[in-house]
Amino acid sequence: MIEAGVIWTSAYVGVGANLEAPSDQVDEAITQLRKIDAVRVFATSAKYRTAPVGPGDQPDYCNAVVALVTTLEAPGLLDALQSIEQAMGRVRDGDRWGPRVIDLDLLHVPGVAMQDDALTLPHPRILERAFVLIPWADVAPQLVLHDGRTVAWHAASIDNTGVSDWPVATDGNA
Ligand code: A4P
Ligand code: MG
Repeated sequence: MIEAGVIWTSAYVGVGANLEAPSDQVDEAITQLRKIDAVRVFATSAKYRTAPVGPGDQPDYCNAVVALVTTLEAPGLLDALQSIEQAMGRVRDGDRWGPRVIDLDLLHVPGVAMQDDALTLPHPRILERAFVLIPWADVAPQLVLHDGRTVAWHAASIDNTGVSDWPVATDGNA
């Protein structure tokens, strides 16, 4: 139940995985997000198969974007995302942009711009990444970003090479 007097703000989270049944990992991360008392997930994108950005010798990713409202401030929400990553067995081995069982990025919190050691908002690479913009346009096409353009505009303008629908499950495993 959403109580009167408590302030809920929207936020957008990018979900990515490319190890150990990536589509299942994305589903599990969204399930875990729904379990947080201070979070209400209100929309989830389709899942997409995306070619890896960064080191090329790694599997394709499954990517999705979640729209939510939360009573947490941005740093608290990032802590919650990192707790889910840890609980799901994410190992940070220092290999930037390397393969991972789950990655939860805080893409954007409307009205919040900040940069410190732990958190940069908006996420600095969102406008360059088809694997973020295309699923994001599923859940928030009319959202206006910091450059004054909408998510839908960016999703339609970016090179979408390497991004396709995640295959529909035929054996229960996709
Ligand atoms: N951090 C700062 N701002 C944020 C934010 N807005 N959201 C800090 C999340 N984290 C933020 O992140 C490194 C540090 O960034 C954290 O300690 C956090 O405090 P990380 O998740 O440990 O490492 P990372 O994900 O390898 O690094 P980075 O630079 O965040 O990478 P990205 O930008 O997340 O890219 N290709 C495809 N196709 N699909 C993908 O999902 N993902 C990446 C990772 C690379 N290539 C990909 C994909
Ligand atoms: Mg990350």
